[in-house]
Amino acid sequence: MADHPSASSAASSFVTYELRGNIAHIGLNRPEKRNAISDRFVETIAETVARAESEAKAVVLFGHGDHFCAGLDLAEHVKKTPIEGVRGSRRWHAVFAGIEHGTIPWISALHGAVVGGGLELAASTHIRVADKSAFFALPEGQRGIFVGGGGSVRVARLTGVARMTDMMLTGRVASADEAERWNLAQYVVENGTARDKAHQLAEAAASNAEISNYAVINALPRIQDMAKEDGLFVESFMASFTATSPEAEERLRAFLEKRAARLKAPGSA
Ligand code: 1HE
Repeated sequence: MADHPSASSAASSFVTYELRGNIAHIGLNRPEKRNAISDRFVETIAETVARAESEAKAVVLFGHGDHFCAGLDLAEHVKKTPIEGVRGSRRWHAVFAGIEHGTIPWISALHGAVVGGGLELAASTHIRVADKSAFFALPEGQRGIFVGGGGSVRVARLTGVARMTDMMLTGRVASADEAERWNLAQYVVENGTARDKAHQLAEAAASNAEISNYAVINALPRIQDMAKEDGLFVESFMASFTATSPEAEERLRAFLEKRAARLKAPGSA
């Protein structure tokens, strides 16, 4: 299986990397294999996560070609030992955790196939924007395997376990609009515009206090795993920790001194 050559300023093959202001645009770049993720591809994603963490304030993740990502590279998995399979899955977990629980927000721009491991990757980003061409599926059952990139945790938490069970047992393919209703996508936009929308959202997120973004992407999901009283307790500490930073003081003063933009109701000028 031929590797796709390195493109633009990518750290290595499979992924393009471009810094637009303080937003990193990371493109899955193996379109001839529908961006199927091989072992080496996962390592390239890991390198790119580290690079974005060191120089960007937010990331837009997208796929080159007609699809976001066709999931696991099935060709590599025809023959693997059980321990190789476990190692591979645990590596996906570690790399995707670096996205989900890093220090900067990731917005995925989805089109075409968002399936199997591609959906697991999208589920590790913080906001998902789908264009109308996007379709979502978990065909692992049809391939005789199970999710291994964190889907049983992340996808099930987004959709609820009943929908994920349906997707896995029946091979049901969800449209972009269904995906939005199922909480797999937060925005549905016209074909070809997901990346622009994701960039806008990334700029909005990047303009927040970094410590607030850190709390949102690290504390919020952990609090969901806690008992109610524990969650409320941790929330108070996060609230106090963020609010007592010098940046919060400056931002609060900016609002009170009418130097900060006011919120606008949707649809108002
Ligand atoms: C692949 C892969 C892949 C395409 N691994 N090579 N994922 C799946 O079960 C989805 C499998 N893929 C598809 O259903 C279709 O390819 C698509 C709907 C995504 C796109 O269809 P299409 O008609 O545009 O492309 P194609 O002709 O099917 O594929 C083009 C090439 O990409 C072809 O290779 P070629 O050498 O014959 O040109 C395909 O073999 C190759 N290709 N998808 C390897 N996935 C951590 S656990 C996660 C578990 C999973 O992700 S399971 C779900 C796997």
